[in-house]
Amino acid sequence: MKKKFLAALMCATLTVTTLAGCGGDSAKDGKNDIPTSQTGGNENTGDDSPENSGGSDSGIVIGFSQVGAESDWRTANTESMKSTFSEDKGYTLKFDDAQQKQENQIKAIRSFIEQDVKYIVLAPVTETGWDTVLKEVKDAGIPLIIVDRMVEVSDDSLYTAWVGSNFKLEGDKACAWLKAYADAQGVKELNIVDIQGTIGASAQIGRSQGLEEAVEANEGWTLLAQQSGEFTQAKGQEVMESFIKQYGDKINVVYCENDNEAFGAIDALTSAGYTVGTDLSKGEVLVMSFDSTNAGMTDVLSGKIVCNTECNPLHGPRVEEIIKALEAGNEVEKQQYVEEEIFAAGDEVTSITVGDDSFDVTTVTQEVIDGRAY
Ligand code: GZL
Repeated sequence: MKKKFLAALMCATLTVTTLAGCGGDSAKDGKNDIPTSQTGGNENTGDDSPENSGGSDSGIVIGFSQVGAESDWRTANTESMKSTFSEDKGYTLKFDDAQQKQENQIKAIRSFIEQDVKYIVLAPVTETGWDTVLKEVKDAGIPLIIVDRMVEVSDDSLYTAWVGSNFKLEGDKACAWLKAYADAQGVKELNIVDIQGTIGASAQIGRSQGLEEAVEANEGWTLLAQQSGEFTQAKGQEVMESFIKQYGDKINVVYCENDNEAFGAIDALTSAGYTVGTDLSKGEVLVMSFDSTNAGMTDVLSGKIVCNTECNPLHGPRVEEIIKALEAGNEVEKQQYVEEEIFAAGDEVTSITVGDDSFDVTTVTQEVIDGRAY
């Protein structure tokens, strides 16, 4: 059940806490300005222990196993965690970038146990394969907070709390928007390709499922192909180039499961001479995306991305709320979902309905972009 009040409260806290802490260049231009240690070789010390955000351990020591640095979303998520759990706020953050490999996350978690950290935060790359190492964490008596994607475990006492997004709802919202938009344009036949995220990641599972169910439910919709773009721009471009070779101008909708895949898909389509835009009736190709990062929203403003469903990465303050509650000896919610918006290039669709819930659709302007915390 969604904890609306709590999520709203956290979002409010979040806005105050992280406005100063946002930033970070877009992976779109290949830069990523968050220094990271990577399992299997710390940039600074050469050993494979996770990096400290500062000198010796002081205050509350937290081990954070991060998926990687694959996307703008991930950069914003890392920045949120690092700016929240800083030394001047009484924390030592031991950060590890697993380069999108589960074995590196397992290694980092075991290193955190050896270092006897007070809390472990895990952003799991995929949902399965965690039972053994999470049992080691539980046996060590270290509270574990799961952030962003979900873990599928035989016993949910293996983690203390989870905070993240409802990815199936994100997919449902995006497809409800697409249905309303296509109807508004009088277009019934949609031939869709799906550039999926990392296979087995909750975000991929939910967003893909949302699309698959919508294709099933809507006459005239065809899902031509699905392939993982691994949430990266380079792989997204490669997959789009392959889809163009196979389906060419049959494609009129590209469903990208994150912004960086969308950037790659747009490059591939444009290079192949296709018009990426917002008007199906003129034969333009619609590119849809998820995350609503700054670079993604800029592409919505220019009409390159027609609809962007938010996935809020600013989990630092939400995790801090959980840790503060645990420090105070209070109970914490087992699962907390984050409230998220949906954005579009135009105003043809101003609201959508998913099940019993309706959601406003925000038309992107520069002012909307400037007012966002990431
Ligand atoms: C979603 C997150 C996904 C983003 C991608 O919560 O796990 O991983 O959508 C990121 O951009 O790589």
